Amino acid sequence: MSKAIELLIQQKDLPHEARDIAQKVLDKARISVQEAEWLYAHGELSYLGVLANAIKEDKQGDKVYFNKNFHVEPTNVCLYTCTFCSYSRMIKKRENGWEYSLEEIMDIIKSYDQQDVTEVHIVGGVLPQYDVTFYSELFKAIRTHRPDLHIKALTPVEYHYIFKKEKISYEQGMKLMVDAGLDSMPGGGAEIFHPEIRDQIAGGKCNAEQWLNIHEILHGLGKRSNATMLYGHIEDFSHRVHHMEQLRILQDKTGGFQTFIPLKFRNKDNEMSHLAEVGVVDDLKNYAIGRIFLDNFDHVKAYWPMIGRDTAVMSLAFGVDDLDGTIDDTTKIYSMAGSEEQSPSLSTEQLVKMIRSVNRTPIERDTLYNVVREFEGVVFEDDTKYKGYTSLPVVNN
Ligand code: V47
Ligand code: SF4
Repeated sequence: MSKAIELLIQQKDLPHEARDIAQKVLDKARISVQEAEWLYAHGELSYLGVLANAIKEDKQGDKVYFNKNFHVEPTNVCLYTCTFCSYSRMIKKRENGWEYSLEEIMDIIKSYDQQDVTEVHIVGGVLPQYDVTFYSELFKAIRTHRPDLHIKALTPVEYHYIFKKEKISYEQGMKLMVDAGLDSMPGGGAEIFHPEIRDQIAGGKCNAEQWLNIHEILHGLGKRSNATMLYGHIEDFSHRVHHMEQLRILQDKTGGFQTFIPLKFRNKDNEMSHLAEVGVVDDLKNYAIGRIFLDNFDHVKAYWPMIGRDTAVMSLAFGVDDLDGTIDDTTKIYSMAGSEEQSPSLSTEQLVKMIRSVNRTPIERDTLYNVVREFEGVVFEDDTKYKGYTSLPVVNN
């Protein structure tokens, strides 16, 4: 599979566990839970990078995908109390929150009418007025207004709540949602599946079994979904591996997951603000181990607003083949003003330059990874105007 892995295996001082795992990757064999735990505990960053990058190249070549979408959050208030989430605080001081009506949400959708976005990602807090009827009507209204827009909406957290309230089964509920226009489901709400951790952080919302079950039902209806993992808080490495194992098992069964999205815990404005955030080395190791362990996932995605742009670019050498975050060609002004990680969006040009800076090939995709646009030979007019993300000249020494 990779010359780099063959060279790695020949290193004399490589621990035997590292050699065995590298050999498995070379043979395209699956690594075990114990081996994944070993990688977290002992895997060197450069070693993990070689393995993860070889797998990524084998699956996707040098392609790096991105998708032009926009997010709609019907509300930022939530009746659950996840300790990592700033939304759960809002219910106590509702005056700072919003609770959009269907018409208000449609106004947001319509504000993107002139933009070449392919997907709307709908996710927010859980509140009683957002029920089966509300979401069915919303999906139908979006479908009617803009039939080509892919609706990627809600998570098992919302679906579990609304179906229970409606006293219908998950099967009945998901069928209703798909009939109303739901195209796919984002990966949120997964957090950490292991009850030792989930019970402490996830505020009474759907458990792991229910989360997995709703994805399985959606896959059974011929639709795709994503899977996230919230890492870097109170979990240990065994919880991360357990989480990924549940995903790998379900993916063997359905093949319905498209991409794995590790989400780094950020500690601002939530009940776990006292916890330090993990550093960039942990982020990169985590991407790499996810890529190595989840041999049945086609894609690993970095959500750049959570890790920053620089880490996102580096992640492309650690198994990541997909970048996500707001891409808005109307808000270049933020980067031009010199703002860095807090910029709310990147332009297509910036993203393409980020991907090219590490000699990867940018591909704009739709939600289902069909190619929307390739950039071969595309030179942006103002190519020199933005700082960062141009390749450095090669120095031979
Ligand atoms: O489930 C909440 C996470 C998720 C914090 O499927 C936090 O394409 C870090 O799932 N620090 C929602 N993470 C976002 C999500 C997502 C994002 C981008 C793309 C896709 C996709 C899905 O955000 C939640 C939770 O795990 N989250 N609070 C926090 N403080
Ligand atoms: Fe936040 Fe979602 Fe938990 Fe609600 S269910 S508190 S929105 S993470």
